[in-house]
Amino acid sequence: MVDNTSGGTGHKGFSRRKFITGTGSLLGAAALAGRTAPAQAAALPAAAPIASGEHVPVLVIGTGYGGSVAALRLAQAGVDVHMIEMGMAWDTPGSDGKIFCSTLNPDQRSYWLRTKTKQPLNYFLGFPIDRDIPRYTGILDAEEFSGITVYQGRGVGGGSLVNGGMAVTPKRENFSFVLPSVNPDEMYDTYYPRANAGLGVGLIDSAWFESASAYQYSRVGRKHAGRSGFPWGFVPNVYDWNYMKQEQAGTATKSALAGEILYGNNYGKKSLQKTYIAQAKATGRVTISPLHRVTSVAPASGGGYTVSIDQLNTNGDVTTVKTVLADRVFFAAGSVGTSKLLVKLKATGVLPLLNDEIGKGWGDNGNVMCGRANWLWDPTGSLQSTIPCSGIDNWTAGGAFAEVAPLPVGIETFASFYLSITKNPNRAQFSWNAATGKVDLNWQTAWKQPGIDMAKTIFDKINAKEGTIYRTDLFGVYKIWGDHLTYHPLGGAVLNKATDNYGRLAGYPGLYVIDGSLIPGNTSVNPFVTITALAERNIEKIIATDL
Ligand code: FAE
Repeated sequence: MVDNTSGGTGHKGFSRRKFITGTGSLLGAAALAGRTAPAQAAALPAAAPIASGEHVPVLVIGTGYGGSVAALRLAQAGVDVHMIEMGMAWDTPGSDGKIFCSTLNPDQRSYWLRTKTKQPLNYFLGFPIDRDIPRYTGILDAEEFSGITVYQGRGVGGGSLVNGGMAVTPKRENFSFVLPSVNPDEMYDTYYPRANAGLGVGLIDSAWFESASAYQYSRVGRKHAGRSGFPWGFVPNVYDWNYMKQEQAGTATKSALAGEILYGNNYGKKSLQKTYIAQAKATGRVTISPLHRVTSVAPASGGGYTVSIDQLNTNGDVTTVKTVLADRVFFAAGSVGTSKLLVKLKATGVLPLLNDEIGKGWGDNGNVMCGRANWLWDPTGSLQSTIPCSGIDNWTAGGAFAEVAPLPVGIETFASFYLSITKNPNRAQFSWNAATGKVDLNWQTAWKQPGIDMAKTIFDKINAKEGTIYRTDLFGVYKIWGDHLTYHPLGGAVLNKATDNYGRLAGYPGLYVIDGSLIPGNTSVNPFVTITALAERNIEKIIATDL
């Protein structure tokens, strides 16, 4: 059984320097690989972008999980769909022959309209590692609110372009906490299996895992979890595991083993571009307009909705303003994107009948990060796959589920790194700020403390058992916890509150929400399988009853 007693600080008088000796001298050489000239991502092909004045049966805002499920299923039901995506298409190689740049060498393709990177892990050995980049419509948005930075994917495929691919179905016993208004039987019998199949979810070959040098960090994670009595297990992923084996064997171009993840993955990861979106396009009924951003959705006098859209260039400038008519509109702009649009449209009187739940119930999925410094005889490997494959489950006893995450800096760090998902109960609210003309989020950094305390139920104990300490050099100068960010924004248009129990927006027939904003702040594990499964459930009902 899991012992939930906290094991104290675990410092035991050991010098911090002992744990990191050997990495410092290599710092400049490898971990912070030198800046090279940014690759020029080629201009986008004109993929039949939507024209001003066009009339479409269904318009989907956003091309992440919710939007892709909606588009595919509607198209299969014979409905023509136009998807509007503010980010780029990500289908054209840059001058280096690759579509995406690597984590170790971010160039203009890395960040959404920034002149300096904003890396989630922004220090190494206590030194800041962010670097200047040309401003460009890059793939990862680090969107800053007053108390939290929310990381999101930008481009056709949404978060699937940048995420770790961890495809986790919550334990059934936790489901009533995740989505209290949804019948678990239909989810676990029908929609979770459908989502897993559609996403191409698979498990690592456990025999191969034992010998793969790129997963030494996971095996060290297993050893430490086991010695402290915590359940450790494999976690499914959408990465092509056969391709991963070839990368490790040196018979295929390295991708996960070449530091590709946060700014896109060039080969093995099955992002939505390769799964739902590919299928949707193959129906011939789905069109996508990249570099188009929806700014307004208003009831049209003759029925349907007038949708205002800004076309962007790769500097982020608006080049054309378009207006189209849509019979139905699906908000699939992600938790932040959908919430921002709906809060603005309600507050500015464009959609005044939206109810008072709009903007509420937002959570960070309890995300906190930390590193542990291991002994020199316990290396985690200089070659680390960017694709995590395992986790430590202390949800029931301590409220934390921790991914054993890579630190793929290309050198031995003697560090174990973790992204914890915790049962942090704090929820924030989006609101319209008329003075700035922007939507604010009232999350406070101090609200991460319950999540930190939950993560400590795992790592204080492991540190005590192993005689190790937390790394203090990864998020600032002597700072242990990565408590400034989330990868997993959820909520803001919560199911059965801001919408009915299938995502129909109150007050406006033909307007739907179908993304992570429906989920009230926490999924107990990584969220995209639940977002996909819920979208599968809701679109089936909507097609059956509304169309
Ligand atoms: P999302 O995928 O964010 O798609 C929304 C789309 O709408 C985006 O493409 C936007 O660019 C677009 N958009 C927004 N506003 C507009 C607008 N006004 N007009 C037009 N387009 C717009 O939404 N989850 C996991 O389950 N496993 C993981 O391993 C994992 N790792 C992650 C790692 C990172 C670095 C990040 C950032 C996220 C990670 N996630 C992971 C979270 C996951 O990607 C996220 O929950 C889903 O992508 C959310 O899906 P949605 O459909 O809600």
